[in-house]
Amino acid sequence: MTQALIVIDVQNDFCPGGALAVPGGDEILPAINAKLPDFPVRVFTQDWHPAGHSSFASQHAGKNPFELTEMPYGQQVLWPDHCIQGSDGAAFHAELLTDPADLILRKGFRREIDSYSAFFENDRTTPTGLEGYLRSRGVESLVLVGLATDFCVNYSAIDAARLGFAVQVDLSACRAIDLDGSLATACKGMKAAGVTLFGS
Ligand code: VGL
Ligand code: ZN
Repeated sequence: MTQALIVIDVQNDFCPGGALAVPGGDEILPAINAKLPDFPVRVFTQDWHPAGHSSFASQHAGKNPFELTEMPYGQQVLWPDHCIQGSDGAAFHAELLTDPADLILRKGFRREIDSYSAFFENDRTTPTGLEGYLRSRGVESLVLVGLATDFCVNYSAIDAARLGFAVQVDLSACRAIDLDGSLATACKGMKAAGVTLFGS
């Protein structure tokens, strides 16, 4: 069974000092780098927003980062401006070994819709193309690592399980934002979707 390592959003803005820093986000670099040689297929994702993206609180009058708003596709957390296309914040962390990547997939590039998942945008129906890529490479099983456990890793894991991949999340190589218990909710949801969590 061909297994892929999916490295989610290990970018400067999600690491300490970044615009949407995940606590301990840079601590996972050695574990991710060490895992790369073990996988025949390696995919890295990048959160990749245009300036003025609709998930930014700055685009919503009277709203602050980490508040909720209603979008046409449902509820959306509003974020500080982050991962703007081509910016240093959107670049991979300098210590991440990116040369072994087979595919670098960018998501969240449409102004009007966010994309936490590496498989579908936040309407849960617009595909990114990753499913087709993995299937045509014969991949049936995935290990997910990266940032943030409770948002992009969580959404990607649940979508992958829904698509029929065997999915594991290595929590030792993930870190969470954890807004109002979102980490516990995410772990519960991933388990309910049939995702195997290990490394906690
Ligand atoms: C992410 C919030 C906003 C993530 C991306 O990578 O988990 N979180 N954009
Ligand atoms: Zn984002």
